[in-house]
Amino acid sequence: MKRIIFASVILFASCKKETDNPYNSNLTGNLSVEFDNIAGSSDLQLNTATYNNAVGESFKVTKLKYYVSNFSLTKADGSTYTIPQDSCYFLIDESASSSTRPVLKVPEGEYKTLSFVLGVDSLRNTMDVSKRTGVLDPTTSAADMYWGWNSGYIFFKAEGTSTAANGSNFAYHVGGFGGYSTPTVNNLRKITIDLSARGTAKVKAGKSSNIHLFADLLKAFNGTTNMSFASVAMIHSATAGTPVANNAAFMFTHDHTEN
Ligand SMILES: [Cu+2]
Repeated sequence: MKRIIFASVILFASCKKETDNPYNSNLTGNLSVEFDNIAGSSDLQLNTATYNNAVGESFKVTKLKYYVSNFSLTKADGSTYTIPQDSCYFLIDESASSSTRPVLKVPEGEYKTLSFVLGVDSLRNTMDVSKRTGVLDPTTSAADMYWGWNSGYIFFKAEGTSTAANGSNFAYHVGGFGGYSTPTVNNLRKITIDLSARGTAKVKAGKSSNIHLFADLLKAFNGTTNMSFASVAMIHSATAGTPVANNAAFMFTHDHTEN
């Protein structure tokens, strides 16, 4: 008899919990998105470590920088929250650990999908320079990530050395938002990541959640097109960068979420 009473109390308690919504969407919490740059199965190390691409060329990486922007988050019920665009441009720089974990202000809720753009959208590329501040300022933070008015921002930049490269250096600069007065190819890529298998983000006011992503540089070199430093050591135009943009769209995976 005691057992039956105990069981029904548990049943009642669990039913009640399910109907309670623990989130108040009028409140805002911190959600960081961590871009953990890796190379295959190892953490990316600038300057020191040697890696191999899919065509068997060894290389070292001296620089990895890329823009991520226009983040949005979707709940299980399909409703989406888009981060206000003005505050949603980030420059991930492997040499500056403070840059690799942007913090978003998000209404409380459980989010199962994360989307963002790899690059800087065409609208922002063509805005007056007064609207392109912080990491987008072409005279400071973006000085080495900007081609000029028509070609706009370099979205993704990887540089390093390889004995396979003629001249022993490689530089892959990928940009091209579609062009303003003269059309260019569009190398913007939208990334959508399902968090449900490895941990949804449970955002609560006063708490900090972190979506830990891996960004695998090898996948930017290897993929639909396996890049070869012997054939292409330098990329400095939108057209030449398309194969790398196509590969890089698949470099991001979700490892886990800390709630
Ligand atoms: Cu983590």
